[in-house]
Amino acid sequence: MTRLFSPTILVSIFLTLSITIIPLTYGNDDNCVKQYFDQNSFVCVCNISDCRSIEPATPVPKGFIFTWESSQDQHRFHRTERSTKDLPRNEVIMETSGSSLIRVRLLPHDQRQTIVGFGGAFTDATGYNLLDLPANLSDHIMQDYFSRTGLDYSLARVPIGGTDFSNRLYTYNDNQDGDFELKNFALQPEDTQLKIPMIERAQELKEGRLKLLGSAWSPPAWMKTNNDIKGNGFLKGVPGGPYYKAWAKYHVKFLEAYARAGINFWGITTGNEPTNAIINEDFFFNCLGMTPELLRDYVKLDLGPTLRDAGYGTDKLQVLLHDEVRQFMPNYTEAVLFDEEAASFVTGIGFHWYRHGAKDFFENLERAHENFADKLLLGTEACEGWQRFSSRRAQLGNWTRAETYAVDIIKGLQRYSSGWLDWNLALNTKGGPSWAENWTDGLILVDAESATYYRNPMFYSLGHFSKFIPPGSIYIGHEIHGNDTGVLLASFIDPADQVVMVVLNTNDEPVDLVVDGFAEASVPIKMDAHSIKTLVTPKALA
Ligand SMILES: *[C@@H]1O[C@H](CO)[C@@H](O)[C@H](O)[C@H]1NC(C)=O
Ligand SMILES: *[C@@H]1O[C@H](CO)[C@@H](O)[C@H](O)[C@H]1NC(C)=O
Ligand SMILES: *[C@@H]1O[C@H](CO)[C@@H](O)[C@H](O)[C@H]1NC(C)=O
Ligand SMILES: *[C@@H]1O[C@H](CO)[C@@H](O)[C@H](O)[C@H]1NC(C)=O
Ligand SMILES: *[C@@H]1O[C@H](CO)[C@@H](O)[C@H](O)[C@H]1NC(C)=O
Ligand SMILES: CC(=O)N[C@H]1CO[C@H](CO)[C@@H](O)[C@@H]1O
Repeated sequence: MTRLFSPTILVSIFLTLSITIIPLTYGNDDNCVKQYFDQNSFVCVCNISDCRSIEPATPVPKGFIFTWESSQDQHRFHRTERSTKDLPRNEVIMETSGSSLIRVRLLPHDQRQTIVGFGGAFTDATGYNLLDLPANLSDHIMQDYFSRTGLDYSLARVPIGGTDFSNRLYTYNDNQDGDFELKNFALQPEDTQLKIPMIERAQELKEGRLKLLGSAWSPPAWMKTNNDIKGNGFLKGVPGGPYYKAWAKYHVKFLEAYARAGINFWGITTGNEPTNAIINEDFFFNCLGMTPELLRDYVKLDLGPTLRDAGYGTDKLQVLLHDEVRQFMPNYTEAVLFDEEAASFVTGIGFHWYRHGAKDFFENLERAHENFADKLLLGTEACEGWQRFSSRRAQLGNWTRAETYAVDIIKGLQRYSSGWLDWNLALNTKGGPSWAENWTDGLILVDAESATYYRNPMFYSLGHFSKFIPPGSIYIGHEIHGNDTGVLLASFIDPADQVVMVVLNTNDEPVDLVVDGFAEASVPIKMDAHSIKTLVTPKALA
């Protein structure tokens, strides 16, 4: 018998060793008042007399690793520190590596996409919910998202006009049949009351560094074949004609109106979910149908030139096409971007997380990157509980949803995506308001009656990325060996030259990893069942 120890004994030696090196906790109380509803985890509650701020992610001192953990059972951004001096010697880890260990090697020279940002959307529903709370409590929500004592979001989507998460169907030029010059274009009370003040506050918290992405859901009814904001309508006429031109101009009018209010945009998309009016019968909320070929010609003949001539060329304003589920990415990206002239007006590709059925279509991100490496890839919308006939829409404390979020974010980052946008920043506990009754779940749910809001597990899950991976961070590749079922990770070098790694364990059991190439020595990491960790350390000199 040549084997001295069975794998099980080796693993238990490893576990014992890793327990001995588990650092003293910093002693933060997770900044969370826990409350349990009928779900598999808890929410953190905020009310007027008790609302805990979240510790900022400070630069990590040389020779240290900071680890932040959230888990189904226990933690929300629980921070621990360890000194790299206390890491076990490599030989010890080698000797004690059992067969169930997952061994990871980061590849700091395999540098890929640069991060643009993470964030959510300033919908009308968000505005209503913020206004429904006492002012200092809604300001706490703004800080939870946009300050360093929160998730430090760097990107936000702003609907151009109404969406399904408005209280009425509207655009900026309703009942103006034939107003091709858009002389009667006007922002609405939703802009002045529900969006602009919130965006201004967010910019103040971010010291002007918040990037804004505009997306339109539907043109005014008079521009559409079905004379309706919802339903299966297309623009009247053909690309290059007066209706397509007016729709392009509508975007310029929007950018100019917001600029007059002091709000400037980083980019726009070519329109939210162009397939809604094509693949669904009598589609039930704000939408505009656009086939891949129509989109190509609209970008080439109308949107691109109109933006350029108004001073919004691609050097000033990002233009992301698609803004639709991953399934149809090849259709739209290839129709538009294989046309050289259309492609010259486009800087990137936005995609949504929704899917019907088991297939996730992530391979379409790789395909887009292979074909169009110079175009940015960005997740532009996601929410849980969105299925129309689902009874499981808004929920308080569902940890599984924190995991579906993290899985989707990591799979995108591993395939050249530069960031990820959540949908409504704040919803009520029913998941609205939504005139279309298309209620969904949200990271923050507001109960106006009791002047309370709840941070759902998804809030922390997205925060494990947004708070620690600032814009300008660079994704680095890795190799993973061993049984990595249910374990995903993504790593980065941030602009302060720190290495940042996010690890997710979706298994019912804890798992053990050893990571090389993160710090000067191999780093053992014990992942609790159903947990997510972000580890940060200054980059060791090569
Ligand atoms: C606020 O929450 C705290 C902690 O859950 C609770 O003790 C307190 O009664 C609440 N205050 C109000 C005004 O609801
Ligand atoms: C909100 O204001 C009230 C009254 O001034 C104050 O007692 C409370 O602590 C504040 N709450 C928060 C969350 O800032
Ligand atoms: C996308 O392309 C596939 C394969 O060519 C086709 O079957 C499908 O109808 C297209 N869908 C749309 C929305 O263009
Ligand atoms: C929690 O969310 C997941 C993912 O959406 C869902 O499958 C599950 O049914 C939800 N749990 C409950 C108790 O509704
Ligand atoms: C891999 O890990 C998963 C989850 O822990 C487990 O269910 C599965 O049996 C393991 N597979 C092998 C081949 O050990
Ligand atoms: C944002 C959202 O929830 N949208 C959904 C509303 O319902 C339709 C029909 O099921 C879905 O397709 C949308 O994605």
